[in-house]
Amino acid sequence: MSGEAPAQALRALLEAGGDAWPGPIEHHGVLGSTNDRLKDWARQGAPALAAVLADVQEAGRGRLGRSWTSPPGNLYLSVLLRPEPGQVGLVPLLGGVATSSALAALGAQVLLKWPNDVLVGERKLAGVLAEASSGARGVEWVVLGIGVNVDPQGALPEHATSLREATGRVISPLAVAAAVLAQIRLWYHALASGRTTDLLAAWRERSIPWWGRLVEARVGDQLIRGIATDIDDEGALLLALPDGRSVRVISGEVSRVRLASGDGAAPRSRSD
Ligand code: BT5
Repeated sequence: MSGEAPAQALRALLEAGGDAWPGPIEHHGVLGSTNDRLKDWARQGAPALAAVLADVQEAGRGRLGRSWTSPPGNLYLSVLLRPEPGQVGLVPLLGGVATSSALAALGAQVLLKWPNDVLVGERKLAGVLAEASSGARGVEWVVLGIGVNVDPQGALPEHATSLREATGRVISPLAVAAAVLAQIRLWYHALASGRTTDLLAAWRERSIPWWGRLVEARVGDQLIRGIATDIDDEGALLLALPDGRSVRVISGEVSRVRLASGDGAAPRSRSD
């Protein structure tokens, strides 16, 4: 079932903040997945910055076939982006920067964990899932899906936290949506005008300071261990191997990244 009223309320919130939203917004009470709904809409020609929200997801998805627990009380949001070729790898980082900036402004002490986790301490407050569709001319669009635990009315996985737990405040999912959308628009515009270095700088500023530390990344059935040196300008994580080589780890392929047991400086991150 879909309804006009929450979409209109969201538009009004954005307008009141000086951030009128240029795309169509669709709201649903219950959906399988906001990403799936927006992908269907994109195939039927939805414009850039079309957005889909749901109160509940029955088949919320994470990366690599994992599920995203989606009880009522949280934010489930997807936005359609049409980035330039070569910028697609930056969309997960855009989602992370936009979401973490919005949540920080709402009072949460968040850090980004490459490629897509928004953490408070070691607990996951929000996740980002970017899904691209390619045609003859390369990537045609990317659906950027964002899930934020706001004030969940149901159980979450063990290492999750919520905005309510992190800030002690009850904030409506629509207010969180408005804050996140305003940031997405800002950073999408930055990307479209070629300001990728600003986006990368914002991501580095908000990221867990892993640089110089021993990190392990699981890519398929391969475990890569190396010193985290940086992210490159396409959003890949750069690891320096013991033999001096540098490897690029690509966000779409990696199932888990964490500090390696031999790092010695701090406990491992427990989230995926
Ligand atoms: C993500 O995947 O973190 C991306 C999550 C994206 C969800 C949004 S909601 C709107 C849109 N529509 C969708 O269907 N999806 C997007 P990943 O890095 O693979 O993390 C998934 C892992 O996070 C799971 O295996 C659990 O361990 C954990 N997890 C599941 N639900 C969670 C929740 N609500 N809060 C915190 N952690 C959760």
